[in-house]
Formats: sequence, structure tokens, C-alpha cells
Amino acid sequence: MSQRQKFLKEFNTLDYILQSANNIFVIGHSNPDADAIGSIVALMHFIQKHYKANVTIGCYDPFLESLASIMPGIIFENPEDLDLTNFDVVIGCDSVDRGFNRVIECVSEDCVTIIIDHHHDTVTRSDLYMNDDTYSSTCEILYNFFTFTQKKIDKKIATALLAGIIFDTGAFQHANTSAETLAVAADLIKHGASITKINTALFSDRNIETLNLWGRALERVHFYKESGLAVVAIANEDKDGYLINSGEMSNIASMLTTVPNVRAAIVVYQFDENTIKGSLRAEKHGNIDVSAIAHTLGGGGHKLASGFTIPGQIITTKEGKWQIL
Ligand SMILES: [Mn+2]
Repeated sequence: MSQRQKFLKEFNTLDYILQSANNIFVIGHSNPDADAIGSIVALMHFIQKHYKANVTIGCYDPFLESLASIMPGIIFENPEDLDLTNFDVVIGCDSVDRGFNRVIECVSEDCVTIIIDHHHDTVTRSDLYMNDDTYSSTCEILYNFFTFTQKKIDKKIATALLAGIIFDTGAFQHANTSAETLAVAADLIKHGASITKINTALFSDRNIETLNLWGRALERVHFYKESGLAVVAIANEDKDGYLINSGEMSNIASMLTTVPNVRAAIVVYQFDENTIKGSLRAEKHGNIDVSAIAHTLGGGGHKLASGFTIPGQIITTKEGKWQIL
């Protein structure tokens, strides 16, 4: 593992920029996850608490309502609805190639651009650049900035940061969970963040019907040791008349990637009578690009999360195997 960057010089500059800024826009990536949302919400609260600048947060997609119980009253502005030339500072948090890259093309010439990220393959660049993939999450980098300034963290800030950390570490199960990550989480709990409330919010879309379906599906997951792939198919008869929701299926795939040695998971399911969908998720450090697999089936997405839709039927054989007709 490479040496972790401390960003002390950058943090000093960032603190100075925030002190002199008037109008700041903080943006998370499209189709935002809890790290993108947690980081921009935490940064908004921190700026409002300690600096005089105006702060707007947003994303090209809406706020996840499932997180409203832990981050109440949050409203995202869509950059398309804003005059981006009004901002003197724009900050992109987490996976900045998915949204922030578009924002920086529309800002005024003297606007200061800032990136805080933990994705090694990022191509978007900025005036002030803090990106290091040895951090579990963007929220963990932000925590270090907040403590560097010696300005106070309150319960709202701690909750938003811990939500991002819990989400990006798969609840502290992925290999990106370092001793530092756990120390940060412990401190955020001391500041009032609740692991229980965060976990409930992150997994609030689960219900008994979903869990029953998961049970039937999980019984038959096949793990291919050589490739590190976990694969499962859900045929019509497994659904027991239950109307499948695609989000639930991608949750199964995500959960499978938290199992040790699983590098990627593929969940194939009968969506309706003649449509099969697939949900693919890769473990962050597993070095598998699942979008390449999805592409071969006409689908798409990202390296870590993608999907496809094909016509056909999943047939379960007597031996408990399955095939697509
Ligand atoms: Mn992240």
C-alpha cells in the first residue's frame, strides 16, 4: 500500500479559500451514494458553522430520500438549474468524473475549483486537488480536513461523515477499512453519530418479502474460486408472485461483494415474463471491471456497478442449475 497523503498544505489552502469565499457550490457525483451525499452535506454544515460564505449543495440527480432520517431537511440543487458563473468557489466531492467535470466547464474564469476524492483513475483536475485512494471514503479525507482546522464538528457533521464511511467500507468489512478509518469512526461516534440509525437508513428499503426472496436466492449462490465471481439466478418460480424491484437485486449483488474473496457478483433475475435483467457489482479492490461484462450483453454502467437487460427466460433444471432460453 502506498504512503497515505496527509494534504497538510492543501488543507491550509482550503481553509484560506473557504475564509475568503463568498458563494460556494459543493457537488456530489451523479446517482449519488452515501459517501457523495455524506461528504457534501458534512461540508455544507461545516462551512455554515465556521465560515461566512453562502453555500449551495447539489447533484445532477436528487437527494436519496432514504437518507432523510439521518440527514433531515436536505435539498439538492440541480446544476442545470443554477447560474454556475455566480460561484467563486466550486468543490467536487467523490468520483468527480461523474458530474463535477461538467460543472467546471460552466464556471467563470476566476472561480476556484477544488476536488476531494478517493478514486485513483480520476481524470478531472482542479486548482486545488486532494485525491488519494488509500482513504476509505471522501468523508474520511474531509474528517481529516475538519480536524486539521481545529474547528468544531457537531452531531450533524459527524452523522453525515460516518454515513459515508460506513457505506464505502461496506460497514467496515471491505479491505479499505484501515486502523485510521476505525479511529475516525470512533471519534465521530463520540461526536454524536449513531451507527444504528445510519445502518437503518442505509438499509431501509429492506422488507420481509425482500428478505424471503434473498433467502431463496442466497441458497443457490455459486462461487467460482478461480475468478472470484459469485453468481446467482432468480427464476420466475423463485419470486413466488413477488414483484421484483431492481434496487433490491443490486443490493444482493452489493452484499455478496462484502463476502471475503468475492471480487464481483452477478445477479441475474426474471424481471417480467420475457425480460431478464442482470445486476453486477464489483468489490472496490477486486480489480474487476463489471461494466466490461455488462457491455458484452448490451448493457452498461460503471466499473464497480453495472447492469444489463436481455429478452428471455431463466429456466431452472432438475439438477438445480439454470439456463437462459
Ligand atoms: Mn466514495
